Amino acid sequence: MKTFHNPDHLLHAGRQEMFRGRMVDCHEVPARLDFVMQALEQRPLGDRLVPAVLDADLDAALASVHSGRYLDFLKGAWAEWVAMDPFNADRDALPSIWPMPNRHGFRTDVLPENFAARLGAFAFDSGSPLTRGTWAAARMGAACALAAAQSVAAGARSAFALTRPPGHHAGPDFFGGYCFINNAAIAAQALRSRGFERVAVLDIDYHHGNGTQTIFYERPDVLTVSIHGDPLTEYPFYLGHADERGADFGEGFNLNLPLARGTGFMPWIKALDQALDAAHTFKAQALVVPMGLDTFEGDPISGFTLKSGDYTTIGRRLADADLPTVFTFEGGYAVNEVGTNAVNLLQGFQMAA
Ligand code: SP5
Ligand code: ZN
Repeated sequence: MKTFHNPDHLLHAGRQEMFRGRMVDCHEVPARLDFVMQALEQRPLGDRLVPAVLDADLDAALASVHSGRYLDFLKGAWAEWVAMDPFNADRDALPSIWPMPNRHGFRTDVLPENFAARLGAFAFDSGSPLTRGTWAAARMGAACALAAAQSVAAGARSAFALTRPPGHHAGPDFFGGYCFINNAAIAAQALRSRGFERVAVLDIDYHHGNGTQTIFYERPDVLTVSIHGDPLTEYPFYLGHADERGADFGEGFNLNLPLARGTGFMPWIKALDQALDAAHTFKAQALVVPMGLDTFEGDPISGFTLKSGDYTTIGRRLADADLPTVFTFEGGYAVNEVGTNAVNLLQGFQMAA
């Protein structure tokens, strides 16, 4: 399979994230992607390419899953941040006030001029630093997802969008969870636009794919499935329960499979089989796999206990679904092992496909 990697990912390197009243070093660091590249050099799966997509196609792909208001905000965010205070050039932007539209009657139809305040209208946590290069990196990441989908639409069995920042927590008009642009949603929508009538997204990151779920929640043409730590105790906490089944025309086309913190491989792979059954029943014509490796036993912020060898089995099992498949790189914060685990999964897939 071809890997589309993001030469601009380094431009996004947050310093610190807010965690329980303290600033702690970012978990989502550039070295994560470098380790995957290294593992791919040792165990090549196919060509490693920088995405070549037309600007107009990329803009259309971005606009197909995110609002214009949000994209304009992201594009101009850094300039506005620095305009507030020249010293901000050496600080990352993090929100510290949110409109809470659901419960507090705060308005989001009129946005404040104050940029630091407006930041909160487009974010759901204070753990996702927005930096000078965030927009450039996220935009090129979306190009990786689009190029991977184009490759599969042109007949490839599979393709890998190796990019950071990750994407699956980003929604139609918000960022959070280290994610700004939803790469998996862009891939799914690109496949839809290129003749695949039903696309299944099977999210195997430790954290619920809230952004992807929200983007497709009212739609019957994209089935969203997520296997993740139970939101009762795990991030992102406010979405990802089993009773979220989709709404309106999308009712029945979202499946959440939350598992308790501490879950090991046997119950996890049973959930994967359930997810693949759902994709089969849905008659999916293509698969998008937001591939988080934070289910690993050594992950510093997560709570499942999968081992490196388990990822090979997961890859094989995904190949058994016998569908054109796009993988997007999501979480995984055991930096030294993330390359091995990612390539184990992809190699397991490729050998069985
Ligand atoms: C893509 C993805 O995996 N996003 C996950 C975002 C999780 N953000 C909250 C992390 C909480 C950090 N906990 C720090 C524990 C320090 N010991
Ligand atoms: Zn995650």
